[in-house]
Amino acid sequence: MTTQTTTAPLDAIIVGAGFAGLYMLHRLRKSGFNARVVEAGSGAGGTWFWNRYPGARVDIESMQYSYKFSDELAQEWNWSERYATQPELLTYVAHVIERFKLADGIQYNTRVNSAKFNDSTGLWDIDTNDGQVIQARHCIMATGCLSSTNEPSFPGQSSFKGETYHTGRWPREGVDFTGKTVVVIGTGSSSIQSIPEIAKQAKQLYVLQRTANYSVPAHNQPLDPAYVADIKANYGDLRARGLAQPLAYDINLNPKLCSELPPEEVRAELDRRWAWGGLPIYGAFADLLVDAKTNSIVADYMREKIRSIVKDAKTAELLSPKGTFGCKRVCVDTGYYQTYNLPHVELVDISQIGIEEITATGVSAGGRVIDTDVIVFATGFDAMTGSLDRINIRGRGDVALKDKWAAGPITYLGLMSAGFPNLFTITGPGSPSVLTNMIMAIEQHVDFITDCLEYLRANGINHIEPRHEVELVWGDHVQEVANGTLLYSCNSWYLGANVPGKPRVFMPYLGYPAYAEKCRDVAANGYEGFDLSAA
Ligand code: NA7
Repeated sequence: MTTQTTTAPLDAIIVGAGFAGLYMLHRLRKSGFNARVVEAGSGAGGTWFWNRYPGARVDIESMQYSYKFSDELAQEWNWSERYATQPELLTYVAHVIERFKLADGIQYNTRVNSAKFNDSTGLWDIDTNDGQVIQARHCIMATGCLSSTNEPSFPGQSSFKGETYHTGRWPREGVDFTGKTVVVIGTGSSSIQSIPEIAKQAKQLYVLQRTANYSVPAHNQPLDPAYVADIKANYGDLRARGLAQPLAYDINLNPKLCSELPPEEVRAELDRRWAWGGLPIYGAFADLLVDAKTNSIVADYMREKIRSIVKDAKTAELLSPKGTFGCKRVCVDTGYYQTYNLPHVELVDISQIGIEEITATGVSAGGRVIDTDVIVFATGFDAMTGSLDRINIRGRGDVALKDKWAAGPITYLGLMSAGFPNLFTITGPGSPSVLTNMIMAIEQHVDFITDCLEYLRANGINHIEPRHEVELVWGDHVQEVANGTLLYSCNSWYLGANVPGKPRVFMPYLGYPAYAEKCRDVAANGYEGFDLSAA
């Protein structure tokens, strides 16, 4: 394929048209920068574009999981349900594109193969699948934290004659399971959301579970207009409450320690949270993620709930997680546990004997041979670094980011990495990202980057990059914060433990408010910790 270099270099190229890329484009254009988004998909929405599996919906309440940067947008938009479905999220994305006139700045069906810093021009050369080389002063990765699928390969997999799907790459036209036998591999959030829906169609459904996960009911429902009006009248208050909490999500954080409370109050608090539903369960007690005893009280409560829902005692026992509550991201479901009471749904324990083989007609796993028409891989993502690793990113001296990060990602604030001038990662590893209401973390990063680019322009600075010693200290701090909690005690994707061979490093930063304050200080002190140069 012939390559074609764009004539005038852009001020910024933005890779990805999800929530991050769209807001980044909007901010940069408003500030007079010449920016463009390139997107591999044929449409916008990022993770919501690809995760079209049945039952896909956001697990943070939509009144909070939506942009806050424009009050007009927030006031005019009406979510129909407490937790928006994937299609409604895409409708919202389309509305945002139209409202802020972003369409002409987005180039779809364009996958970035490589992004290379050119030492002689000081620009980034972005190589795409259609043979273009786009030059830009700044390269902004808005590639998402959960967009590179984890697709383990099992012996014999290619011999399977039936249909296979990955929840994170679901076909646009949907899948009809009617009358079919279906095997679902995995019991994370994607599986927990899709299983009740797949069960409605499938003739027989087998769920292959390696590790049980905690799940809290969503209690999803249509949004009451009075409730919405009440929030909209004081939207700023809700946003401010959210931003003051560790997850940048108002979960009504209880400041009390579990150990301070009498048992009946502990129980009442958990009952209230279970009845409310969703992730606010994390806010039940201030010490939930730091005190093992508190954590085991909550875990016991969850197991009791599972037993009360699932009729078959053996299945209930298998569905009961053994590990730390909240160590892996807690799931939010609609009728997940109830689905196992259906006669055509069976949980298969593969914790001892895993998936030995996939044959032409089915799966050998857990000591069983299961014939099936369809296999659904709900095996998750190569989180946080996967989407960056897929691009050949090279900094000064042709050093590959992947090589620099071989023992784990090294960043300053999850925003930049030394040796890669003018390369920004929105919600990159080392920032709160996946441990927040993502849209709040995205907005905070986009605002930081825009302010930074304005500062560079105003001061005649062409390049910015963090100092290596500063990013090492930050990396240690990220680990130290996580180490002070129970989040290190399981094999979560936060630690990269779900992908064989990935270094065990805690990637997100826990604690949005302290992080945002740190970023404010860094900017206020002339981008302290960064080298700025006119060269
Ligand atoms: P997750 O949460 O990473 O779940 C993936 C599931 O797939 C999990 O149950 C895994 O078991 C299972 N898995 C992965 N590899 C294998 C192999 N090789 N054999 C058997 N089972 C396997 O991904 P999701 O897509 O559900 O959710 C990701 C996030 O999206 C979620 O946290 C929300 O933030 C939204 P394991 O637990 O590793 O034993």
